[in-house]
Amino acid sequence: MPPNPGTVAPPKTRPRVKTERPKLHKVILVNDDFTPREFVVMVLKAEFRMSEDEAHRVMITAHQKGVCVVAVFTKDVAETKATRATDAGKAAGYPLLFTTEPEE
Ligand code: TYC
Repeated sequence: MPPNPGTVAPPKTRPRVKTERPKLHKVILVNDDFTPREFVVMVLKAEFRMSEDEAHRVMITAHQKGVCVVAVFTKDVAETKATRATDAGKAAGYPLLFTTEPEE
């Protein structure tokens, strides 16, 4: 006779529910010596929906420190936004660069 006739033993381990979120990716603005400040601000506002003040702060941080994290997104969104923002500079003849990297 089994220990509990007619019953099913509970599983010894709980099923591991996979709840890991996809890793977020940073969009990083890289400074250069040629792109006008106002142009950088305009791109930040257009592509990242920033206010004038926010965009100005991010631009100045990149200008002074070399780089600034703009925002974090899922990988696809980060890459699309970085490409679109970089292309906006390219289309206007500027070397403006946005890169992406995974968050730790
Ligand atoms: N350094 C540029 C200038 O002095 C402005 C600038 C800021 C360019 C940030 C790119 O990511 C950048 N005109």
